[in-house]
Amino acid sequence: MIGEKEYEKRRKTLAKKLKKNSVAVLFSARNKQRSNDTEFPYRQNSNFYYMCGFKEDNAALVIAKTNKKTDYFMFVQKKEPKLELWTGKRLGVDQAKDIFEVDSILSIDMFEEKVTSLLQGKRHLYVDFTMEDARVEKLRTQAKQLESYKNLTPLIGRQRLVKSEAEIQIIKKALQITKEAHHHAMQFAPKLGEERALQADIEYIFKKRGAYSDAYTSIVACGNNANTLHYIKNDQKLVDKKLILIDAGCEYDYYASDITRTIPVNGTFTKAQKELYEMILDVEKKIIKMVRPGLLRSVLQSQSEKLLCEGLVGLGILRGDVKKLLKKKKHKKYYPHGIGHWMGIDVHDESPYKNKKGEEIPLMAGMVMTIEPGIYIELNDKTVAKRFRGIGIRIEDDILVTQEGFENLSKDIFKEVSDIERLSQEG
Ligand SMILES: [Mn+2]
Repeated sequence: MIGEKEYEKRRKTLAKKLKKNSVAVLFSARNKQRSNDTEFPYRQNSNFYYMCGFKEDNAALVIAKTNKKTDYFMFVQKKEPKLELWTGKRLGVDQAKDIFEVDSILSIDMFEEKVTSLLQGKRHLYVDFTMEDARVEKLRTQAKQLESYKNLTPLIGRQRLVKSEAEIQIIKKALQITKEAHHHAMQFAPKLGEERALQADIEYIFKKRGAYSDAYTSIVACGNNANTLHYIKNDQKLVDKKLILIDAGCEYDYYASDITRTIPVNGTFTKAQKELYEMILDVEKKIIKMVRPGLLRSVLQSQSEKLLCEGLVGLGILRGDVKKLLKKKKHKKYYPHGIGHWMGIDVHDESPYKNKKGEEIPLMAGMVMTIEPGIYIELNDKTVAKRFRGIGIRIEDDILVTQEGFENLSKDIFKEVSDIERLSQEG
């Protein structure tokens, strides 16, 4: 649970970064049409949520800063019982006053009038550029009379880089649920028969245990399907003696978890699968151990490339001198992606990797990132021994950077071959 005091602090931190004589506007997300008159489930805009924790649509947060002071405004929907009958209860202006520590709370109907008056005599307008929206377009037109029209996204993104204790607790809760789902998959995959049935079981546990949903579309990829990195069709049969790559994590109270495990359909790794799996697992553990404040993410990237390249040579999948292979980027064919990304309210948290000068931002205590090395060998890759073809493996954990080094937030989710095989036999 994140308290109003913390949200208030976040708004104040943001306000300090704004130029004097400016107005900053953040909107709630819009409902999105699915088709005809049905909508996708509503999810609040991440930056708006980060700044106030409000989950309703048709709302806005405004910060107005002069030379002397800063004022905070929340705009929410009025109570309208006739409409609420259809779309659900609204907090309303009066009740919002009991919750939000801002200077004034107004009906969203007042938004345009109020912002127009706040912009009088101001020089800068900040808006979240990631929102493509008629409301943003309108503000952009209004900003033409001002000195500058600026993007709020990077300012909030930098704030979101370092998580508070309360945020870390929520991520841990999300991971407890995700652990249960992955362990269930390990136990029952052989009985389920199809990728989609396994996906349904995983997401059933997410929801049953109180998660809002998946944090991203689950990948349940059997055999060669795992070699399509963003395989989300999940419509094939589970085939005996193949592996299943499961990249699935729940979103709990607006925070993501992001976990990949690769498990055998029938509960036992073949010799080739095990050789490749243990090589990648060993690299994953080594990279996690490197995590500490001050380290650059690019160092984790280059070290993961070096270790995986050595591992591929060790297994005869690549041949030649490791240094030369790395230089020619031969390993990229099998390890084409990054070692990991920031994670938080978004699974790929919208925070910068570089500072304003274009320099890489070093790891800091409180950051949460994934570590996810993987190797993908296409079924038709004739340059590789047959026994390795059609195997795609990724192992992914969620890591908190701490003062001392790191805490693997997902360390309780099984990844040792012996644990996975044992759990499967219990199914
Ligand atoms: Mn990931």
